[in-house]
Amino acid sequence: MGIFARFFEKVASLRGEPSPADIAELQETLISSDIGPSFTKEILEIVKRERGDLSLAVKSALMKSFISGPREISRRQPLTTIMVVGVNGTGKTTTVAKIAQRFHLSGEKVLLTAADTFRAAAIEQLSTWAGRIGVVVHSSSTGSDPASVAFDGARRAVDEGFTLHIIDTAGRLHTANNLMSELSKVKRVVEKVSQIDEVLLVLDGTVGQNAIVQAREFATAVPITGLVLTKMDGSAKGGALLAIERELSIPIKLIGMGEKVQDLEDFEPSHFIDRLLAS
Ligand SMILES: Nc1nc2c(ncn2[C@@H]2O[C@H](COP(=O)(O)OP(=O)(O)O)[C@@H](O)[C@H]2O)c(=O)[nH]1
Ligand SMILES: [Mg+2]
Repeated sequence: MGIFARFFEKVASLRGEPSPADIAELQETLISSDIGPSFTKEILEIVKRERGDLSLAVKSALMKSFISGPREISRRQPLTTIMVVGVNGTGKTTTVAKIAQRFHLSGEKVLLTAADTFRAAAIEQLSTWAGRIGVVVHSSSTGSDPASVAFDGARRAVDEGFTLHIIDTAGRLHTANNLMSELSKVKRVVEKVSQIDEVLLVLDGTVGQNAIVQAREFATAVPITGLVLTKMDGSAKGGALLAIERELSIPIKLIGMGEKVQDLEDFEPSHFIDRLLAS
């Protein structure tokens, strides 16, 4: 059942003005859907105020929470450069692989750069994906300077005629300040060679409001051009998506729907809302 179905069922059962008990029940269903406190409040205001078609009014409030404008990955000729950032474990490397596979299948020449040089396992993970998909990976040894690995990757992308270069980065949080300055250095250094067209922030869609805190922190280091919400498969917390885009005013471009390389979807607000409302 879509997370809003229970809300709409309750709304449909209301006769006349909602009582305080009705409002409390509606509030509870909204909070459990993870849409966040400010949006919960806004929807309850609509419930109290609206005398016409309530479900239409709520749907249009949902729709308005999403920013309008393009959600495709920005492209540049002859080479597009994407930097993928986010906290460890959110799904960065998996998302890099998913994007790589998508563009590889459409005939592009894809280079992946392993700029998460902190752990050997991270470099291996990206190389394994690259091997499976059939794209080239640029990497260096564990502990090398991420910015110089990214710079070399960018040079190689230009010199060898790649059309898409995706840079995977580290996301360890215990050294947050270093991480943030490292990310801005990666961007600065790569841009000596080629413009970065997208900085995609990967957020775990199941952590709810916490994702908003993470996003604000990353945005201080690099300008985020798009969000990728992962682990949206099997999550009843789809409402977080709404709260996140609303609070951050950054478009959600892609959603991760599983651990497999093909489990990547374009984000389409109207489809998403239909799914939320489905009973
Ligand atoms: N269910 C699910 N798991 C995912 C998704 N994306 C990534 N994962 C899993 O999350 C874990 C961390 O992913 P990884 O790409 O290594 O994260 P990173 O540390 O940010 O690079 C792995 O077990 C992935 O298989 C997704 O969309 N759905
Ligand atoms: Mg990783």
